[in-house]
Amino acid sequence: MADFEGTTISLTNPGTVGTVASMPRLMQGQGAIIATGAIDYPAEYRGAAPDTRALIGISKVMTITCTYDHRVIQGAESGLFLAKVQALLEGQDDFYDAIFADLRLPYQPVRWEPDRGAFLPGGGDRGAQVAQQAAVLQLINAYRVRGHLLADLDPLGSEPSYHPELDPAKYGLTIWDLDREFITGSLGEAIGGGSPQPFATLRRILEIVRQTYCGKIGCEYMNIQVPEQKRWLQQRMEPAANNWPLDAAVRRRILDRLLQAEEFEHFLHARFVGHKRFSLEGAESAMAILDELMRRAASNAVHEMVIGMAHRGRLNVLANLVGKPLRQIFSAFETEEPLSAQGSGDVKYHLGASGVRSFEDGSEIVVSVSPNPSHLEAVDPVVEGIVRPKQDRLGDAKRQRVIPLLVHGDAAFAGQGVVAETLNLSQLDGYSTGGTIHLIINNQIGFTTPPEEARSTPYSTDVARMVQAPIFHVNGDDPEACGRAAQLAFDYRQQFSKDVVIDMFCYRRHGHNEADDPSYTQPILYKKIRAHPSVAVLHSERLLREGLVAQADIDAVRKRAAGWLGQSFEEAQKGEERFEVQELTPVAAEEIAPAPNTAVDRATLERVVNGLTRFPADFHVHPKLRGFVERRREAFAKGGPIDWATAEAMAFGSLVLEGTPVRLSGQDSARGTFTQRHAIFYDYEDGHEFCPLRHVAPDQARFDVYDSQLSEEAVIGFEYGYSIGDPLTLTLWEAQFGDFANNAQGVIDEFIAGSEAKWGQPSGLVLLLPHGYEGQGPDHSSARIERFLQLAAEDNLQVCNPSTPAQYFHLLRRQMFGGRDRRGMRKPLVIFTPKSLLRHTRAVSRVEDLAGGGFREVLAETGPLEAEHVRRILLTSGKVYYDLAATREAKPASDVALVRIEQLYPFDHAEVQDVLLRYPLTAEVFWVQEEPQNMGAWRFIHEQVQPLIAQTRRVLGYVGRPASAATATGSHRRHEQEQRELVEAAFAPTEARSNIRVIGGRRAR
Ligand SMILES: Cc1ncc(C[n+]2csc(CCOP(=O)(O)OP(=O)(O)O)c2C)c(N)n1
Ligand SMILES: [Mg+2]
Repeated sequence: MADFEGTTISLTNPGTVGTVASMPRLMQGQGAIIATGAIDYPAEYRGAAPDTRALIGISKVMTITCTYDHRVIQGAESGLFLAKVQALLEGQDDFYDAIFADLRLPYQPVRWEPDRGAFLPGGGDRGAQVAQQAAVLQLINAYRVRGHLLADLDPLGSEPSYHPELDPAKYGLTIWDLDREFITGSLGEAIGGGSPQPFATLRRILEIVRQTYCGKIGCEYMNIQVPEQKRWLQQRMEPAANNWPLDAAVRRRILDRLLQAEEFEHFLHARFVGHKRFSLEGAESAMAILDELMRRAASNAVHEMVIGMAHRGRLNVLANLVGKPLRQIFSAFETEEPLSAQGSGDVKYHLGASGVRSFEDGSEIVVSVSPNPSHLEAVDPVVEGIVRPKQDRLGDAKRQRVIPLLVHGDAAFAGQGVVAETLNLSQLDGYSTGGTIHLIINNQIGFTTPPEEARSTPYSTDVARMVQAPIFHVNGDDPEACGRAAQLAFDYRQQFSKDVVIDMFCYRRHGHNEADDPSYTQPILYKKIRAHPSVAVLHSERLLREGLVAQADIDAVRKRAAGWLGQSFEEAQKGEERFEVQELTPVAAEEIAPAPNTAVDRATLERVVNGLTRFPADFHVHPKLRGFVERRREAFAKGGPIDWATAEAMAFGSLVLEGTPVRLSGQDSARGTFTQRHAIFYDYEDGHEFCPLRHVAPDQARFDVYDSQLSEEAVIGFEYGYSIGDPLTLTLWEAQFGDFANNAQGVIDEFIAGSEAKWGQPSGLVLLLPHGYEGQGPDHSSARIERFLQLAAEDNLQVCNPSTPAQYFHLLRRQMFGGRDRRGMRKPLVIFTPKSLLRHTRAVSRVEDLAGGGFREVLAETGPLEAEHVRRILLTSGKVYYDLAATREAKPASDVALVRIEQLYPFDHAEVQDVLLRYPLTAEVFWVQEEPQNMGAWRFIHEQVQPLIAQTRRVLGYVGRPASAATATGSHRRHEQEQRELVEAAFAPTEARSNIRVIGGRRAR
C-alpha cells in the first residue's frame, strides 16, 4: 500500500463533449488518469450511410486512455488494466450476464463475436443471406409462440427464465446484425398501421416482439388454427406492444377500484376477526379486470353478465361490483344463521345476487352472480345453461348480449374435470353461449398445495388450449396491464364468439381463509408476501410519481369507502337482513300430489300425430323407418296401442302446440339409445335432417333435441342451469343408462336436490334415467333409485317410476301444468325410464288414456279380482310389475293384488292407505323389487308403508334379491334365473318362507 500513498487515480470523460481520444496530463499527486472518449463511429465511416455501415459491420467505438506516472504504475500494469476493461466490455467473466441477472432481465446479453454475416455489395453468400433472413422470421414466430415464457408475470418476482428458442444467438444472429434490416413479414403488417412496414432492423424487431410478448402480459394464442383470429390478435397487440395508453380517467378509476377493494377487505378483517371470508387481498386487480369487463360490456349494449365464481373475493365482488347491499353481507357475518325465509340457507360466500350497474356514460348492465356449492367449478356448466336461454329470450342470435363470466382459482381450474367438460361444450350447437370469459385468480397456490403438486402442466390454464382459447397471462401487480388484458379478452369474445382466458398472476396475502396459517407449509413464501406492498399501495405510488393523482385524492377515496362500510355496518347491526329470493317461487309441497288435468283432446292429439308422421315431399325416409312412422299413424287411428316412444312424442308435441317449448339433451338422445325415439330423421339419400316435432304447426313453440357430448356432469349442470334460466321450457336431461348419472353426483346432490332449500332457487329439470334389470350386467341395469330416495326430503324432488306410456305422458305434461296456477311443478323430476318395456306388448296404452285422466301416483289393481278374496297384496314399481302380472295370469293366482307405486316421492300415503283398505285387513303385504335389498326403493318403502299397516298388526314383507355390492350379476343366465325365482317367491305360500323373501337361498342379515 505504501506505493500508492499520496496518489490518486482519476477518471475523466471528455467523451461527453465529443472528444474522441484525449491524453490528460498528470497533476501533482495524481498516479493515473483514465479518460474515456466519445462513443461514435470511426471518423472515416461517419459519413457512410447507416445501411452501408450495418452491411459491412461497422460499429461505434470508444477510446480509453490511461496516462500514468511511471513512479506509481508500470506501463505493463496500465496496459493490463486497459485490456481488462476491453475484455469486460466484450462480455468476458460474465460481465453482462451478472448485470442482466441483477436487473432481472429475462434475455441473454448479446455476445461479442466476429461478424459472420457481412455481405458486401456485389458479392457475398446468397445462401447465408437467405438463411439469416429466415432466422429473423423464425425468431419473430418464436416470440409470438413462446414469448410468454419470458414475460414478467409474477408479482413476487420469480427467477427470470431463459428459452433457447427466444435467443437470437441460437439462430446465428450476432451483435453485428442488430442494425441490419430484415423483412418483417406479418409483423410488419401488424405494426404498419394500415400500410405494411416491410423492413425493420433486428434491433427494432426484437424491441417490438419483446415488449409485446415479454412484458406484463404474456399471450398464448399461436395454437389457434384460424389465421384470421391470430391476425386479429397480432394487430391488436403488436402495434402498441401490448401497452397502449389508457386515459387518465381510466387510470384513476383503476386505482379507485383497488383502493375500494382493499378497504373492503381491511374493514371485514378488522370487524369480523377470524371469520372466513376468503379475502381477495393480493388479487385486488381482479376488481379492475371485472370492472373493465362490465363497463366495456355495458357500452357495447350487453344486457347482462352472468358470473359464476368460487369463494375467493366473492364478497368483494358482490359488494363492490354487483351492488349487493352491504347490510345483507354484514348481517350474514353477524348471525351466521340461515338467511332465507324457508329452507336451509347457505354460508355467505355461496350466495348469489343480482344487480344493475349503471355507468357515467349512461350505459347499464345487469350483473348476476349465481349461487354455488363449495364444490369448485361445479357452477361452470350451470352458468352456461342459465345464459343460453337468456340469450334466446332476447332474440340474441349472435349471443353477444348476455355473457357468461367464470372466475376460477388456479388449482381448481387445472384440477377439476368439469372445467374441461364445460370448455368442450363451448362450441357445440346445442350448448354454445357465444364464448365465455374466464378469469383465473392465479394466486399460485391451492389450499396449501403449490402449483408443482397441483398440475402436470406449465400453466394452470393449459386445459383451455384445447378449445384454442387465447390465454392472456398478466401480472396482477400491474392493474393497468390487467385492464388491457380485459379489453382484449372482451373484444376477442365479441368478435369471434369463442372462449377467452385471463390468467392473472398474483398471490394470496393471508392463509386459505382467515383462520388458516399458511406459514406451516410455505414459510419462506409467506415471509416474502408479508414484506410485499399491496397492489393498491404500489399503484398509488406509481400514479403519485407520475403526478396523475395527489395524496389527498387517494385519502379521499379510502375515506369514502371506509365511511360507506362503516355506515352499512351500523345499519346491519339494527336488523337482520334476509336474503331475497329472486326466482319464481316454487310450488308448495301440498300441490304436488293432486293430479292436474293433463289430458289432451283427441283433435289436438291428431294434429300431433299428423305432425309426427308428415315429411316434406322430397324427404327420403330410411326404408327401415317407414314402418315406424306408419305404425304410429295406424295405431292412433285404431285407438292404440300407443307405445312409450309414441306417448313421449305425443307429450312433447302437445306441449309445443300449446306453446310450451321442449328441450331434450343427452347422449344420442335424438335417435334414442334404444333406437326408440327417432326425434330426428336423416334423409336416406343425402343425410339432411328433419325433425317432425318442429313442424307440428307453424305457430308452435320450439322443440330442441340435442345429442350431447359424452359427459354427464357438465351436461346435467348445463341443463339444470337452463331450467333455472328458462322455467317455461320443459327441460330434460337423459342418461344413456341411468347409472351414468352418478358421474354427475355432485350436481345432483348440490344443485338438483338442494338448490331450493339452500338458495331459494327452484328448478323444474327432468332427468330421464333408463332403469331395469334385464341381464345386462352390473352396469346398464340400475339408475340407483335408492340414491334419489335418500336425497328426497322436504318435497325437494319428484321421484317417479311410471309403468305405462300414458303415465309417462301425463307425468311429462304435469311437469309443465302442475301446481295450482298450472304454471308447472318447478321441482326437479326424476323419471326412471324403461328399456325392454319400450317394446313390451303389454306396456302400452290407448289413445283414450292420453285423452283423459292424468298421472296417478299409485296404480291400483287393474285386473278383475274379487277384493274380498285377496290374501296377498304385492306392492311394486316399474318393470317387474309386468313379470308379476304375467306369472299371476299363468298360475293363475286370483287372490294376489298388484299395486304399483308410480311416484315414489313425494309418497302418497293417503292413496296407498286407500288402496290397501280395499282388501281384507288380513291380507299380507309385500314389497317386490328387482334391485338388491340394499338398493332400489325397499328401505324407503318400508319406512313409508310399515306405519300404514302396523295398526292391523301386519309387517311389510320383502321379496327381492339379497343385498349386494354390485348392482346386478354379470351373467345373463343367472339374471334370468334370479328373475324367475324372484317372481316365484312373490307368489310362494306364506308357510314356506318368512316375510323376508330373499331369493337365491340367502337370507338378509
Ligand atoms: C370439489 C372441491 N374439492 C375440494 C374443495 C376444498 N377446497 C376449497 S378451496 C380449495 C383450494 C382452491 O385453490 P384455488 O382453486 O387455487 O383457489 P384459491 O383458494 O387459491 O383462490 C380447496 C382444495 C372444494 N371446495 N371443492
Ligand atoms: Mg389458488
